[in-house]
Amino acid sequence: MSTKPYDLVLRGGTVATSSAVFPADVAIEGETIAAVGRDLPPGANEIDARGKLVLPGGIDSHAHIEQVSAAGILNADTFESATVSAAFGGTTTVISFAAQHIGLHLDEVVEAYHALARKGAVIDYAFHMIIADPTEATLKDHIPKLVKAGHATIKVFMTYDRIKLDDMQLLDVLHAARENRALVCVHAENHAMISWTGKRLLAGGYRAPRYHGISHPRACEAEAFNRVIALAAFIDQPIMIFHVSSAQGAARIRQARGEGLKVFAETCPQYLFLTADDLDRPGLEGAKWICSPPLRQPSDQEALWQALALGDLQTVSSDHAPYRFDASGKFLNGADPDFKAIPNGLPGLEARLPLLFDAMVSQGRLGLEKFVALTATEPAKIYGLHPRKGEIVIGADADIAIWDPKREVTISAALMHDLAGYSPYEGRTVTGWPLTVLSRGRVVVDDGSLRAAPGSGRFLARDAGAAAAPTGRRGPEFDPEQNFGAHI
Ligand code: DUC
Ligand code: ZN
Ligand code: ZN
Repeated sequence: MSTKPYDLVLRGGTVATSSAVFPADVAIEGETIAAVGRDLPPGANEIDARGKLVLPGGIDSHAHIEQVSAAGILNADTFESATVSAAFGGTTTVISFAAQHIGLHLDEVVEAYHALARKGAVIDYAFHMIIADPTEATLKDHIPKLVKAGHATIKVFMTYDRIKLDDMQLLDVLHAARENRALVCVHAENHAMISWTGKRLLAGGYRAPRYHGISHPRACEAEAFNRVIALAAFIDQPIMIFHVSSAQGAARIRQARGEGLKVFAETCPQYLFLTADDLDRPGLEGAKWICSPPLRQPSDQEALWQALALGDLQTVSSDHAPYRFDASGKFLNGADPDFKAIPNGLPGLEARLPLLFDAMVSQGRLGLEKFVALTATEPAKIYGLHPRKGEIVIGADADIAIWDPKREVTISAALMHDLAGYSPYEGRTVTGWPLTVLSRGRVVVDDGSLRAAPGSGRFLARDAGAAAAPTGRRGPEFDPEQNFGAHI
């Protein structure tokens, strides 16, 4: 009796998941994983994975791609260039943004981003919906419809003039999210502290990129975290706090989680591997490292590593937002801008996993399982993609990165596939690199060559899942038994 061979077998590697590391072959049938085990029968095609690590493809749950930014501008990448760059770095799923600006209809906004991604993406993708204009139509018509269509996450900003929400608006969005079972992601910084400090710095003639960091005091992170945590606890709506940058911010998250609140949080490689000294360079060079929240101190890096170890922070995303070091990007507002006139953001989709692998696996900080957890499994769980993504298990999409744990690579802009034209990590040597990357069983990247066509990535409709489920503990003011019968 002859049985049909598997379509593809990854032979003889070491498989790593968020809970175990073990030698096994992985067999793929069509788009999914069909078997994981020792000495699997032959495949029609085979990839020799001996001496290599077979990991779930990374999930980057925070990347700005072809998106109109808070400042109203586009960054350097398209869906094609950004997702190609992601794939070369071992990432197989990206969650980017569909950004509403004031006056725009959210449903039309989402459709426009769908069209861009459909055309360019080479890996699978989903969108967080940025809400900048929480009108009745947005809250009552568009959010319910779009959450049902698989957009189970909303992003809001507490700063940036054009898109920030005030506390009333935040409450409206948190409430709409609770009613429709969506997770709310937050860029949490105190807007007034940033504006006030920035104005004083500029009035004093402090214009250089290094003052960008000073204009975003660490207290503005802690204050905004406190406030949004309080608002979310009042509504009983789970939240995800994006890009935690400071020890004080991490402490607020720990406290909230200790109180039993559903507060999730991420950090990004730039806050683990770069510091405020990177901004302090001659002339305008430091503009390359301007991002918000800003780069901080080595003591903050340590606090963030500790928060990752303790589980206070569950994911590490890139916050990819590439602006070229020219008049199309960082110098869009002229050749001699003050720090407030320089677009915020760094490229990072491609370097995210190699930087983390080097620190966590090659140098031994937290280890391989935790690397997989932070970069693939946890984001899959929190954002409604698990177990289809972020896991090596029978039935999951065959999104797999085969890593050479010994390969030494020096990061440089020339090596990267995004369109930023520079790398904030230029000259760093890392050990460990993804060689072959599969998306739904297709080889997308193979030893330095791209094998996938633009438009071959697919939209991932998501339910919010357990992360977005309320705790059931709302403020007593909501309870008709305790509020004289009112229905709020
Ligand atoms: N800050 C943001 O809020 N978004 C994109 C990048 C950045 O620096
Ligand atoms: Zn942000
Ligand atoms: Zn961002």
